[in-house]
Amino acid sequence: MSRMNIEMNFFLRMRSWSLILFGMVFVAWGCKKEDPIPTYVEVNELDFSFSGAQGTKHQKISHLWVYADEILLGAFPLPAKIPIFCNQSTCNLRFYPGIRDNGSSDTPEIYPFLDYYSTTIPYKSGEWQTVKPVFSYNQNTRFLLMENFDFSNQFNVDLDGNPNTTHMASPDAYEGLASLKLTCDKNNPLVEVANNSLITNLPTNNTSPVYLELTYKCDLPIGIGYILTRNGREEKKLHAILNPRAEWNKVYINFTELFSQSGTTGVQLFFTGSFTQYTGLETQASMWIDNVKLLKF
Ligand SMILES: [Ca+2]
Ligand SMILES: [Ca+2]
Repeated sequence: MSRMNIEMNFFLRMRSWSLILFGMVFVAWGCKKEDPIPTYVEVNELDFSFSGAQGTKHQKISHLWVYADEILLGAFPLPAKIPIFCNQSTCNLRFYPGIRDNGSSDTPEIYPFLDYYSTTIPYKSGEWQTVKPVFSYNQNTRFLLMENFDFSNQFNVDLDGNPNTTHMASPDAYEGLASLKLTCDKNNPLVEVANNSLITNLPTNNTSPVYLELTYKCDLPIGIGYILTRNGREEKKLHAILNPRAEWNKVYINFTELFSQSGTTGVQLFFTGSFTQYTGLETQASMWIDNVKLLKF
């Protein structure tokens, strides 16, 4: 082989290797473009920033609706692990708090009275970052009724008319000094109490949200109802039933469609329990309620 042929051969081999190397770099770059690695956000805890006049900070947020740079990523149950892709070196995140309407497990909703939480994080490919959202009530939130049973009890109207079924302050409270305890028994099976004043100033546009927040535990199912005055007529209805719970639970009762209708001049709320023979139940049954708030805009 002549010297020229050897040099030409060497040159061609070098060129092939260069092309292969260039191709590998190109493919690697192409893969990186097609499969970016997310940064992972972990949300294990939430915080609430309420004023003293806004009552308990105890909330039960079950989901977070998450946006990254204005794109909805979905609803994530808590604790949440969220893969996030962003186009820039930082990501703007928004978290909307989700609740289960009327305690039902299959209807998570964004809770309209808590503002979303917004934060900006660095886009660290493949790395975990922890975010702790802090939620506050929207500044337009109004409290139609607020009762923590520590120094007073607005739920003192005995609708059942039977003095043997009781409603009284109990030191067994979720928070503070007292809760409201309702009792009934085998021989006095129905207990029913309402709040003692007509709640007025309800919205009348048919769509503005109205929610009842409360914390409870109970031997028997608790019924939550209302006595509504609309166009001069009064109607009494049971709206939601909460199953027995040995531990305190928080619930959000959605009254929007009922309390926001035009012509509604006022409403009273009531709690009710009916004694039945449940396994393990003796002759008396009790229900405890704490931290009641009725909210509107
Ligand atoms: Ca209390
Ligand atoms: Ca009674």
